[in-house]
Amino acid sequence: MSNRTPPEQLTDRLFATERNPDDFRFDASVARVFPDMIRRSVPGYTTIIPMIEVITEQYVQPGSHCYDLGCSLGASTLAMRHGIPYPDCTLVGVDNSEAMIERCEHYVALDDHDLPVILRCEDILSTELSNASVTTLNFTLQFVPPEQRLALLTRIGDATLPGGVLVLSEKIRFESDAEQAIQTRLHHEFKRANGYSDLEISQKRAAIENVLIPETLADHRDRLQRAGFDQVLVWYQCFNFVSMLAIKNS
Ligand code: GEK
Repeated sequence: MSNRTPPEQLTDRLFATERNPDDFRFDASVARVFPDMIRRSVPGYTTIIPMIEVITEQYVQPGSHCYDLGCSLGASTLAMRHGIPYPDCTLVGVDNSEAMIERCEHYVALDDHDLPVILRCEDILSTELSNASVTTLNFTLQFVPPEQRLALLTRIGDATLPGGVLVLSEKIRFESDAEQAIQTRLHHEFKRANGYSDLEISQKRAAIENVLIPETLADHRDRLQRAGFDQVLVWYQCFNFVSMLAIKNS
């Protein structure tokens, strides 16, 4: 397992000065600083990415398709690529942000593995899915409107082969208000420790409020089971960020 941190490391200062509270969008300004933004904002991101390679290696099946849905700059796509030992597998990264896909192409070209990567600038709600052994939604489902999440997961469940998996990483919320308050404070402390100011934290929070809708772990488990996955386990948690493994047995 090698460290494939993208070479370009521009610092995220998008919310450093006072600005109008527009909703957050995955445009060119975000794509430019994305590696720095996600590493300093999502506790555990730098652990989850290499573990996606380990999980892929365990569950990928020869001749199958692997999907990274909401691939951004391809960090999890490349982790999957390095976990796939079969040359007859097809690896697909999907994102509906043109700015992300454009930069993702660049990072894929710099990577030293030779399994082809197909990048689609498409909505994950309608992108074609079939014959899947490993699919990842690494902090993407949280941006899909809640009423459309079951349909998406059902399409993934239907496309998944027996023995196949979905890796689902999400920011979650907690049933208990007391726990919600503690975990949110710890997350904000994590961001502060990574150099974000109080202004940046509060402005980002306001911008993302209507766009990133977290749900409870119970909501996720229940919906994954309704979508056709037999087992759901949490393999990683840091504060209010978790990664689940959903397994389809048959
Ligand atoms: C990583 N997985 O580095 N269709 C396609 N793409 C979408 C959709 C949609 N409906 N909604 C959101 N996206 C990556 C990180 S970031 C997470 C994923 C974050 C895309 C959106 O354009 C963005 O690139 C990505 O999902 C979410 O492992 O920023 O916290």
